[in-house]
Amino acid sequence: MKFIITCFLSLFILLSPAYSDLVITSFDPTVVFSGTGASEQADMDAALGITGYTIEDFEDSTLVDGFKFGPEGVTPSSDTTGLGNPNNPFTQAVWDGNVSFLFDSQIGPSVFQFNNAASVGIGVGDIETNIRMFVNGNDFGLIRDFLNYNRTSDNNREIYIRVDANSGDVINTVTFVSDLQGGNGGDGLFIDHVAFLESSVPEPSTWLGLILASLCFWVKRKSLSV
Ligand SMILES: [Ca+2]
Ligand SMILES: [Ca+2]
Ligand SMILES: [Ca+2]
Ligand SMILES: [Ca+2]
Repeated sequence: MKFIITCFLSLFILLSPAYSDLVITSFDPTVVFSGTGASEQADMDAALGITGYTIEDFEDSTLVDGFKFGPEGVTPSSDTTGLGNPNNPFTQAVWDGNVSFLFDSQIGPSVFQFNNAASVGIGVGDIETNIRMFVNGNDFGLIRDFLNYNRTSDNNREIYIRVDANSGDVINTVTFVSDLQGGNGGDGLFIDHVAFLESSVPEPSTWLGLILASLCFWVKRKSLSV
């Protein structure tokens, strides 16, 4: 019995998400963004470390496979019609193409959903209030306090945020929560150039878990057979 408990405890520890494996790197738009031309965009992607990533540019209402968006509590959607500000699309705070997507943080926490991504990036603009960012439910604090946040003018690009899952961890949700939520105001946020790279290999912890489970099973069987 003690052996089984030890096995289960080891499995639980191995499969628990490791908070410290999520690393945020953020960029000042005035440093990385120079325009929406092809070569300017290639240079920007290289500077952001997202070359080769799948990109959602929000130029239409359909989201690319592997990325969904929506208010918390509602099943995230792969189509932005009816989500965010009804006046979408907007030409402000553009990180690519001609338009960006505006959502109002007053509608509730907004969830960016990915499918076991190893790394994700989000171009953000026009944060006037305190917007807090969570990754896989872990609180990373106010976006305005992130390194390289730069509010040059109203309704403009302010920060590009990249989150990397290290040590085989994966990213499934990035959530923006307004401190004003439930209060009298909300804050419209522009997002654009959402980038992600899906994890191609099972997490090391998953492999370790499987190996440990097999080992526990094998030892248990062996001890029963004698
Ligand atoms: Ca765009
Ligand atoms: Ca699209
Ligand atoms: Ca504004
Ligand atoms: Ca705003």
